[in-house]
Amino acid sequence: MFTVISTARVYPPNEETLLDTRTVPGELKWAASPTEGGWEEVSIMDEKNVPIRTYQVCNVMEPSQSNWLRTDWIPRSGAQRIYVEIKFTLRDCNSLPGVTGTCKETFNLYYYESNNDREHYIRESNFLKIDTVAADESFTQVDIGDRIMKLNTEVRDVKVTTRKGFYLAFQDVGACIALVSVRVFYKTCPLTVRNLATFPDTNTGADTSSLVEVRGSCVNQSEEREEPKMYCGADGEWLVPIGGCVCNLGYEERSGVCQACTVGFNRAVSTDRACSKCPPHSHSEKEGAAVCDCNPGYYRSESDPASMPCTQPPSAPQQLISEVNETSVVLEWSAPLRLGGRSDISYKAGSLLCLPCSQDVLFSPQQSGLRATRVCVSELQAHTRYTFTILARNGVSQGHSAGAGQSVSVTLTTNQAAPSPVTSIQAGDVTRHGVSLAWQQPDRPNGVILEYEVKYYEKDQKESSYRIMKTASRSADITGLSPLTVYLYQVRARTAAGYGEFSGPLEFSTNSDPLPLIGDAASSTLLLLSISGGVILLLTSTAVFIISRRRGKYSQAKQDSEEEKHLNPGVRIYVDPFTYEDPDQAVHEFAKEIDATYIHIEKVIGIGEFGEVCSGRLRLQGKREIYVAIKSLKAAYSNKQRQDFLSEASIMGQFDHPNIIRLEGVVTRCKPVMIITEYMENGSLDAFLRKHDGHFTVIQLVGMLRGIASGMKYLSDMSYVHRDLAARNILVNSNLVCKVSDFGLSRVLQEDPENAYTTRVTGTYHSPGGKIPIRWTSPEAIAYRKFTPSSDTWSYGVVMWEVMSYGERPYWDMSNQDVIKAIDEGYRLPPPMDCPVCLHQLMLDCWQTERTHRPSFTQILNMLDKLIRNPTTTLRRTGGDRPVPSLLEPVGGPEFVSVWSAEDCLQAIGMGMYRDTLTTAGYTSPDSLLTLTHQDMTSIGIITPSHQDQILASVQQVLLSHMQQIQEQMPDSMVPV
Ligand code: ACK
Repeated sequence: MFTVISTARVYPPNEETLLDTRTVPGELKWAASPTEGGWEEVSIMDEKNVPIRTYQVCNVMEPSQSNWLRTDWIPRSGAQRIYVEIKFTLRDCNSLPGVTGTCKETFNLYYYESNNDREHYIRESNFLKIDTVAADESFTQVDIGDRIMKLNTEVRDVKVTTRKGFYLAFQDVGACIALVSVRVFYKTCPLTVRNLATFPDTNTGADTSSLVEVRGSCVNQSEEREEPKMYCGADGEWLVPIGGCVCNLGYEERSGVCQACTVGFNRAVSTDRACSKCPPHSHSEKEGAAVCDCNPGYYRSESDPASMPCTQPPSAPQQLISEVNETSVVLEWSAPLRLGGRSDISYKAGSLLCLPCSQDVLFSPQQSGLRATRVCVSELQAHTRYTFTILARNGVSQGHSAGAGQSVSVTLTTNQAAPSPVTSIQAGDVTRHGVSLAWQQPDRPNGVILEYEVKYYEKDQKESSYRIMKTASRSADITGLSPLTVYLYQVRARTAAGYGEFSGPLEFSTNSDPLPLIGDAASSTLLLLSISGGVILLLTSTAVFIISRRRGKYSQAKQDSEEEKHLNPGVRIYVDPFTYEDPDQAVHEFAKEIDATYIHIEKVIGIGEFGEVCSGRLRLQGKREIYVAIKSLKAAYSNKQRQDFLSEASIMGQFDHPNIIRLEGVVTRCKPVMIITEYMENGSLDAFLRKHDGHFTVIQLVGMLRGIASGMKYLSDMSYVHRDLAARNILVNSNLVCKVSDFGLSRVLQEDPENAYTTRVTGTYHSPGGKIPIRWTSPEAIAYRKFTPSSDTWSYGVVMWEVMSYGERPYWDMSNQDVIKAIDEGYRLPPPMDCPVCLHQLMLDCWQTERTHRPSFTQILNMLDKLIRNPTTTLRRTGGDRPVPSLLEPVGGPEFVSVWSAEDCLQAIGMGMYRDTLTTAGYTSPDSLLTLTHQDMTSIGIITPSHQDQILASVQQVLLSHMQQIQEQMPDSMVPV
């Protein structure tokens, strides 16, 4: 018997024992070979008196020992490497006498892998050697019997991976050994929790260096943050933990496990380690709350973190104000009183009750999600009532809106705005020099349309030079066009808010006809050609009648000019060039820029306000050369002078009338700056009359006055007030047509030989700005610069007096002060010599102190027309000293029509074949032929275009030459004196 010291059975936690001889109850009964004389099983008692089994052998005296001892089958239980711990005692050969050569101090350890747990016999050669085991230096002392022995402990390990189990074998080769215990075990990495992941008990790998990768699983109420992994090392240690788990929301980590948050707490964010108290205005009623619920009346938006306090929608915006700018509105407001505990306030601009709100309405910067307390709404309909609503919203408004409580409204009406483009233009009557256009109101007038502007230009010239005509009606008669030329026409409308866009161009060609269209100037020519009464006057009045039929102008004798403005198509409204920010823009809007190389200056004809006035020739590309007057701007000019100088062109360029001086264009792009107008061969009217004192008939003089009145009516219809109407500002051409000129706004004349203008007058007539032509100016214009069409009427009365007196200076050599005084006292100029009473009466009417009592130019024109039509009765009585001229005696008169019939006329022009056609259609008199139009002829069956043109052109020509023949046949008494 021997006692084993320290045999307590406490295994390290990472070792799983497969066999421990000490714990095996009863005998081991391992297979020994040889069965006799080799290994022997010997039971002994350990220190706790527990029996243990040992195997002993001690054949030290005999040579060639090979004693085998084989264990029973040991299941490997998944182990891949097993450890064999052998505790043994070994006799020192030296301590044994007479054993030299045969005594050994080692034994061999073998193993054999097998699935068979009951192998009877295993060939020794089938065992694989694990190691030769020798006694170690380290040992414990053991009492064996009466001897104290050293107890060696040796551990060997081997890979066992091929079978379900194995056998171990001990080979004694001649030693004296006692196997006190054999323990077979394998190593595991024991179950562990690391980073909230559980790693199971894991067998180590097959090799000493192998690491077994193990995936952990998250502990209860946790989830993977990153795949939890560890490696099980060969010695049963866990190595290199990677990843791990985090507690589910509502739970927090305590002592390596996830535990629920208590009531009133939550854990809503996985990055938070611990549970935290519910944020303001929220609560949790159960343990394990991830999110605290909002208290009633409080909300959380989808994007609100659960850690944020619960909040409320905002109250309504405050102090909404609107500023309307045409069709745009700027809405501004203040932030709501209560923001609901949030900072993400935004506003939505809506158009509640806004029936006309179309999709075209633009909100800037946007309609909803407005951060600033301002929005601009544009593209609204003009002159329309809108109600706008501003709604305050924040992150919790959705679905929790308190409705009207969060919005504020304003109702407003938009202003007038520029109209939308005119879309439909149609051409009506087309003649050689003109076309009548008509169009519809724009789809969106955006207010009251004040006027239309017709822009037209020759197609070939594109827009490089165009002309503008303005009209208050939806039609316009364009005149002064070149025959057989293709023009493009565009129309745009204007409201108080400005111009709309031009329409697309309408293309139309004028007709061909060798004769110019008879206009007012032509009618004046006719007047001047007609030296005596009835016959010619009838023709003249016929011509006037034709004009009124064709143009629709001057037809309503007693109409007020204001009325006419709306009734008469083609009436344009004057635009003050000084309303343009850039005066050059105005010039180029109304005046054509002429290349200076097209102008040939011939001689200086006078000195104007800004420099020399020359005559010369102008040849525009593709046009006939014409005579022109050239006003130039003197070399050293100020900017202001240039503007003033060119303002005349800007004004003149807006007019298109036979009795208004026609602007050909301007030269502004090189020096000298020039204004080019038509050339008026006879210069200014006052000088012309003085030069031809007494040379004209009353009818001729009235014809001149009629032309001036016609021009003035045109100007007043356009709302243009001339302010300086005087015979010196009327120009006369070779046909004795009078045309109104001098549209310069500046009246500063340096050297006025006749002292027509004054800046300072005494008493109440002091004029604060500019010089006033006192003798021609109405009292109210002198006194307080009240310039109106009626003040022009006053001046016209003075011009009448100048004309009838052949250029006499009004009020002769009276001083300006005396003139003012005399007028104030009711004195008026007497009738000039030979002036018919009715004309002087007309002058007196023009000089009515009360300006509203003065006749309009329409009335003046009608009156003059009446005088011309009935000269015998109206112009007979004179107020002057001269006897009534015999030329006023009637000659022939009504017989004119009968002596020369429509038939004669048609024969004369070679169109006799249409006699019956025309007579049947009611064209029986020559004057009725004058009213024919292309359309008329087409409608009655004269469809050949060349015949239509022939009739239109030649009827007038033939009638004119017939009239001249009559004139030549007149007695001497009918010739002007
Ligand atoms: O009386 P007049 O010959 O006619 O002298 C003046 C001078 O220039 C200074 O104004 C004459 N004048 C002005 N414009 C024209 C024109 N378009 N045609 C002919 N002469 C003109 C004016």
